[in-house]
Amino acid sequence: MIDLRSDTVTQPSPAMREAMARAPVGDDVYGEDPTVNRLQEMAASLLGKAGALFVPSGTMANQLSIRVLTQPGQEVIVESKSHIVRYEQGAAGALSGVQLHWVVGDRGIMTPEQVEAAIRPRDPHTIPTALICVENTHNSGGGSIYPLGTIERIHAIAARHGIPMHLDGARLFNAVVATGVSAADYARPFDTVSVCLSKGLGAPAGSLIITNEAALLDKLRRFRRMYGGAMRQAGILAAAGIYALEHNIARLKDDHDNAKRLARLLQKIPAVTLNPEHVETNIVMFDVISHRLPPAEIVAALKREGVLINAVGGTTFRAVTHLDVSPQDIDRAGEIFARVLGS
Ligand code: TLP
Repeated sequence: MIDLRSDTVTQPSPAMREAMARAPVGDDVYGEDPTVNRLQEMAASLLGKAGALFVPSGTMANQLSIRVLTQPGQEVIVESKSHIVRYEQGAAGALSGVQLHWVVGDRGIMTPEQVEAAIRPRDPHTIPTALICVENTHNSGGGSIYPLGTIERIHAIAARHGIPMHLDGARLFNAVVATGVSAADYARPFDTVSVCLSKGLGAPAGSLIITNEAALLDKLRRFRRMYGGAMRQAGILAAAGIYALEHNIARLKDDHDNAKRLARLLQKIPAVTLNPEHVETNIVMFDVISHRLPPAEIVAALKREGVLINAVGGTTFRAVTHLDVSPQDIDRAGEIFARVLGS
């Protein structure tokens, strides 16, 4: 089976499992897990900030960041197709009591002008804008990358209005590898940054929230406990994260090359609509319009032939490359796509 549903499906490699088995551990609620502490220090230094907190998932990293940067009854500016809007079960409303103000970006990328227009005027009638969230790379935008200049211009606007910023950097290292911009440069304008270890980096679980502010880190730690995300001998998982940061960042380029390879193969199929220039990292979004089969049946037919992908709404499908997919797998997947979608 060639599994292109997500980069979350990667299996920990034997060397990663070995690192996990050998990890010294302690009770992280007491701050005594040396491997968790080492991972947090590594992540903070990679992103050029003072501190980091290890949490179980990317969703929790986003939601804790929203929780500590807002008050109930405030508003958060966020792109309309972002993970926070689409895939977090309404957590921002349920857990932080905030309202989400959607901005419709171009492949997920908001312009500074759009963000500025979405900031509420200070007025006795309006809800205060408390936070601006950016997702880089943008998942539903097809792995699209925020230009650093756009982020910096959004930040200049946010700073003028005294509004903090959160980066959902679940796939930040994909942007780093694709552009050569450092993680620290991408992270600089943000008060909190979340990064995931269990996407393209190949760890079995875990995310980090990185911040410069000690007071925020204390609050994050308190709410992590409230949300049930404080773990004990979590060094077993953190060791996989350290291994991932040390070994699996540069190789993300292979995933980007494979995504482009897949896009070129898909583009040859008449039923497929796709712009290969939009494939910037490891996500390939494409449309299959007026096919005799509905999307769910296309997914099932591909599965019968040995390829797994996700239908993500309407006529759109998503294929994601990752470290368990080789160029040979991509070529075989290309043949299967041509056979199923050509019939
Ligand atoms: N994305 C998953 C699904 O939840 C859609 C995927 O398969 O791509 N931010 C971004 C940008 C993400 O893509 C994801 C996961 C998360 C946050 C949440 O991470 P987890 O699944 O660890 O909570």
